[in-house]
Formats: sequence, structure tokens, C-alpha cells
Amino acid sequence: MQKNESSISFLEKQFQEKINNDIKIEPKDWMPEAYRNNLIRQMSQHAHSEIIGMQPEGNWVLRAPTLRAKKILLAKIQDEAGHGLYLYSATETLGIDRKEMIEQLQQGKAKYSSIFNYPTLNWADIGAVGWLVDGAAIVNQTMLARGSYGPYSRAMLRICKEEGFHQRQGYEIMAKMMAGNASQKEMAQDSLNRWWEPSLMMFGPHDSESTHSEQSMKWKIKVESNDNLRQRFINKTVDQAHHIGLTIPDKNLTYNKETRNWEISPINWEEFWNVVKGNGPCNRQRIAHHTKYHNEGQWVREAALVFAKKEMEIQ
Ligand code: FAQ
Repeated sequence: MQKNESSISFLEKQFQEKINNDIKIEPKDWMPEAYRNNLIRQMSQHAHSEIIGMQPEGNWVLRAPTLRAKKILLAKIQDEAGHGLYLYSATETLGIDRKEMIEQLQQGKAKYSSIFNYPTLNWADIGAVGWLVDGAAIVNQTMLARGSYGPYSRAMLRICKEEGFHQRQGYEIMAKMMAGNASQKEMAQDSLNRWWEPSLMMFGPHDSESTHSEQSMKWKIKVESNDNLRQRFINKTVDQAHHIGLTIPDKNLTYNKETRNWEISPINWEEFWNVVKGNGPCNRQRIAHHTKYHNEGQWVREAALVFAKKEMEIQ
């Protein structure tokens, strides 16, 4: 027993040294169970976010204002599906299978990003989602690309490149509306008013309220804190908003010349936790939709398995 404990503490020491020296952890390497479980939690939630995130955008494919806009939106949504599948595969390297992850999502045991529980009411919202939601995702994921787990950090490299295109297509929609007539400008501003605070919430609770940050940062599952990333996003986005004539919906927004940060009003954390706990405007709708189409797709999964088996028999 004692020997076992001392060999585990030796492995743990070696593991932490690798992390401190920025050596990636790979699927077959030894890792503490808590590291594995924490990664499964975060990565599977990330994958679910990409998949559930297709719903608010899918709502506008048939109503895109031009063929060009429709083609861009379709390509973007398809990319998000790819990110989800990529991330499910990366998570499977930790010893959980996709079926179990999907059950956890549908039973409410696994979370997905709070942002996808808000409705897309008009075309400007598609601009705001691309600009703000993908913009926030890039800030977060550029950090995750420096994380300690090889398959997750490498997945982030490609995902970030695609998110760059997504962010720009959203900003283009907003910029076009802001160059349009008074009612188009009003729509863009109204959309920013509704999406601004939810996009700040994507970075999670304040560092002081974050349950996982301390351990996750020690293990470099995250390499920067929730508040640091949120501030970086605010600084980038305020300037982008001003550039096209949008007003950030915060009367206390002030530029601090010493810290070079835009300072904001306190975030409505009560709303955040309410949405995270399943009581946002669209939580129930999102999971019901996912479950319905997952069940209806059962025959596709069965057919794919039979096909794969036949292919193997032929070889
Ligand atoms: N929503 O201790 P922390 C995209 C939970 S979409 C819901 O600080 P952590 C593009 C957290 O899970 C974005 N829950 O947690 C796209 C934990 O609960 P748990 C995809 C949240 O993990 C655009 C509890 O609160 N990106 O890419 C949220 O250290 C358009 C305590 O929090 C990701 O998913 C939240 N916002 O830090 C796609 C990012 N925040 O698990 C389609 C990956 C916190 O103990 C369409 N995740 N919670 O039950 C992360 O980077 C981290 O998990 C954080 C939270 C930073 C979100």
C-alpha cells in the first residue's frame, strides 16, 4: 500500500514537472484521474457548445437576406459541426465515448455555453453572434491552444483559424447594417444591446467565484484566468464597436488610461447562474431539439455501422 502511494506521488511529481516545462500530455501518458476527469468535463462541454451553438444560427439559414449571406452562414454552421466532432474525438482519447457524453448533455449532467440559450430574433443577431460570440471564443481558445493536453491544444489551432473567419463575417454584417438606413442601424444597436452582457458571461464567473480555475491553471488546462480573458475581449470589442458607430450599452463604460483597460458596470451574475442552471430563455428548447433530432438520426448511425462492418469484411 505504502509502495503504491509513493509510486503514485512519484508519477504525480513527474507529471507536474512535464507540465511546468510545457511538455504536452498525450493520451497514453500517465495522468492523475482528477486531471483526466477535469479535462473530460471541460472538453465535452466545449464540444456540446459547438453543437448546440448551431441551433440559434440554423434558425436564419432559410431567411438569410442574399444568396451570398446564406452560403456564408451555411459554411459557418458546418464548421461549428466540424469543431464539435473534432472535440468529441479529442475527448474520446481520455477514455469516454461520445454516446456517454451525449447522454450527459441530454440529461442535463453536462453543461454547454450559456450564450446559446438566448434567441436569435432577427438578421442583426446573426451579425452579433459571429462578431461577439465567435470573437469571445477566439480569445478563450487562443489561450486553450497553449494548454497542456496535446489533442485539445492541437484541435484549438485549426478551430481558431476558422473562428477568425466566423468573427469577421459577423462583423461584416454589423458594419453593413451600420452603413445602412436608420432602421438597419437601430436593429444592429438593439442586437448589440441584447448580446453584449451575455457575451461577457461566456468567460465564466469572476476568478474569485471560479471553482476550477486554481487547479486547472496549475495543470495548464487553462493558462489564463476568466477575468483576464474577459478584459482582453472587452478592450478589443469596444474599439470595434466604436469604429462602426455602435454604442456599448453600458453607461459606466470608462477608459482607464493607467491600466489601458475599458472598465464596465458589474455583470448580472444572477442572470448568468439562472441560465447555467437551465432556466434561460431557450434552455429547454435547445435540449428538446437536440434530443428529437438525435433520436430521429438513430437509423443513420445504425446504417453507418453496418456499412463500416461490410467494408471491413470486403478488405
Ligand atoms: N456557460 O470554475 P469555472 C464557439 C460553469 S462557442 C455555462 O470558472 P472553468 C463558437 C463551469 O462549467 C464557445 N457554464 O469553470 C460558436 C463550471 O461548472 P461545472 C465554446 C459555465 O471550466 C459560435 C462552473 O460554471 N467555448 O466556440 C460558463 O474553469 C457560434 C464554474 O466555472 C467553450 O466552450 C458558461 N459561460 O472555466 C459555436 C470554452 N462559464 O463544469 C457555434 C471551453 C462557467 O463544474 C455558434 N470552456 N460555467 O459544472 C472553457 O474555457 C471553460 O470551461 C470556461 C469556464 C472558461 C467556460
